[in-house]
Amino acid sequence: MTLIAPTEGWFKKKVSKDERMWIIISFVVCIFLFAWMVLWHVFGRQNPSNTTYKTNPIEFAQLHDEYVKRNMVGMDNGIPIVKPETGSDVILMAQMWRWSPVLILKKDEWYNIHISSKDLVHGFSLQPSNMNFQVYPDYDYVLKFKPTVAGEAKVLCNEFCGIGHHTMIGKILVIENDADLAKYGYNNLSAPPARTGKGTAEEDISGWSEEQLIKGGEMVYNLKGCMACHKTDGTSEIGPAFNSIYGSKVKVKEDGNAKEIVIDDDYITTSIREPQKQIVVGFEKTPMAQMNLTDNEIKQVISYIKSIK
Ligand code: HEC
Ligand SMILES: [Cu+2]
Repeated sequence: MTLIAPTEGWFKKKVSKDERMWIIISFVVCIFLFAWMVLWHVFGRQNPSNTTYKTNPIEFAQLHDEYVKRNMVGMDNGIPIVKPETGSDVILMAQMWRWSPVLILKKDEWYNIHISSKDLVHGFSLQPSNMNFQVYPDYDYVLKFKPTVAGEAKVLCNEFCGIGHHTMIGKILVIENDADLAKYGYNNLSAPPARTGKGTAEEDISGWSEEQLIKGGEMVYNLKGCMACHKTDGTSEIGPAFNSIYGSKVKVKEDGNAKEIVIDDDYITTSIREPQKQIVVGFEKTPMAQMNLTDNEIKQVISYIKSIK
């Protein structure tokens, strides 16, 4: 040990002028930096809002489905498109491996984007602006968001989440006015189908126009997962394709007996309510699951199936 104890009474000795100057300068710098930290938080707009709600994947998925049902204006590769009102609460859900819905936002307007995950941890990475947030299941994180640049932004997942991770690309479109939509191929967006209501079991949808029913049905088809087994381009997947089937005849097996049935409202309803009752010949291997649709949803799906040519 070479440390020598300072002489008695050193603490009370007068500090030299130079030394005192340096102490004061460093103190002022410290205070300046500290104040800047606070000011930057307030005026720098660098920090995200700290509003977070408790949720869980099931609850958030329901919130998402309801939100999309009420606000959807179209579809982009099987992902619903929503054009939220300015200043409104918006839902953005991450799941393996997609971001839903596609958002169309107005430039220079505020939105409260609620972000959460339906399964595991994902990362919200907005490109090209390079904003990054983690997306946890169980937390509904509110991102107060005002886009200041018009254009198409991609939402990438920057948290590895399995084999489809690299395909998990969402879209946020920022427009100055509706005329911009055509540039992005979104020229025939419809009015939200269910502005009149949510299309829930209790609701009266008897006043809906055929167009609203079709839009609603397309949404049920996408959101309830029908699209996983039924295509609309004529190709058979696990289940028969849906296009041009309404009104045509289909061979089914009922109680082991083959028979021909015309595809109409009743047949579609039975196919959904009791999938095992009439099995389409050629599709006996993987039976359709019980889907539990409400009467309203079935009505909309029927209109949708009727409409696909
Ligand atoms: C897991 C795969 C799967 C899912 C998901 C699924 N289906 Fe099916 N579906 C089938 C199979 C397989 C058949 C043919 C066998 C049968 O008739 O049960 C079928 C048959 C049908 C038929 C009769 C079609 C025809 O050409 O005769 C209708 C209508 C139908 N499904 C509606 C739906 C709707 C609506 C949904 C979504 C709410 C849905 N399905 C989800 C597998 C599926
Ligand atoms: Cu992910």
